[in-house]
Amino acid sequence: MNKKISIIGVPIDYGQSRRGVDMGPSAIRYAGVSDRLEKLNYVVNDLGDVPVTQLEQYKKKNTDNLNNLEQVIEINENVAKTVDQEMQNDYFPLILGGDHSMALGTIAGVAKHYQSLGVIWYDAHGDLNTNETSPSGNIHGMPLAATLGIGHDRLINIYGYTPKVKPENIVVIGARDLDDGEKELIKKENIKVYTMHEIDRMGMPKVIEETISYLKERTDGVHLSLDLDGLDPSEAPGVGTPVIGGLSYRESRLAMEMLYESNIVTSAEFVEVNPILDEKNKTARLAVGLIGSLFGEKLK
Ligand code: 5AB
Ligand code: MN
Ligand code: MN
Ligand code: MN
Repeated sequence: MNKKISIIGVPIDYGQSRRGVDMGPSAIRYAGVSDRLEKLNYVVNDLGDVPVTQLEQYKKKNTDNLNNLEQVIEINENVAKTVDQEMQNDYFPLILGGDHSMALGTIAGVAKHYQSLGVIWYDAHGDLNTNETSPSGNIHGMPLAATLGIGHDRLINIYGYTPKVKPENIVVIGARDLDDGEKELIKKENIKVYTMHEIDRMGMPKVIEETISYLKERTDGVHLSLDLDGLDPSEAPGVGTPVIGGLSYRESRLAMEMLYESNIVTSAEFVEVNPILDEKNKTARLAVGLIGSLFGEKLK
């Protein structure tokens, strides 16, 4: 694994409707992410946060069923540029969020660097809505569709190109709350999805083994996009859209450890941490635990 890591915070909350997720990057830093990585002998360069204007009164509910479209676009253009730059400098981008609309920018910045980028989407949700299928108009439910080139022009064209990722290069893990339009898209594009049903039947080790060999065959880099709501809210309460019946911290750590051993992950983001909804920063601490495992922390 790349021994140089750039930490990039994205304090965005325009992609959803609950306050507090903009403080996610601070919460994860407070939980000790840099120390944890430095202990593992990484060179850690914390760039601070991508600039985000927090003018709550200017939140604009709706343009074409896309809430706060202009703010989401502007911030993500910056995210893409920063991520791209860090990759050019040969740093592993570790991006902290922030609501999941930021994946529009992270993947835009990352995908340029690969012929065939793979994406692991670890989430209770598919984030495969478009403004036409979304029940909420919240852009954090749309980034994965947009990276495929599906959805509103403005969203798919962030950083000036589309599509960013091929449907067969995506693996969704942990899904248990998919909207009808997302289910249709999954069928139509034949996207690989391990719902909780498959994970319960197969067990996490098999799911991750399959994911690794599937992605190794067809990709030259893998972006991990981990939404903390993939975990069960009893363990990770600090998220804006909790869904019961989720993954445990233990199986998630195991997943990260196996990904570390496979050496396939080339960029990662940990998103949707909302310290206002949390209990004593527990969810941020879980995020840091998962980051430790992803970067090779050993239990003995
Ligand atoms: B998250 C929902 N599908 O589109 C929608 O947290 C929820 O980034 C989206 O995964 C959740 O509004 C987005 C109902
Ligand atoms: Mn989610
Ligand atoms: Mn998500
Ligand atoms: Mn959420």
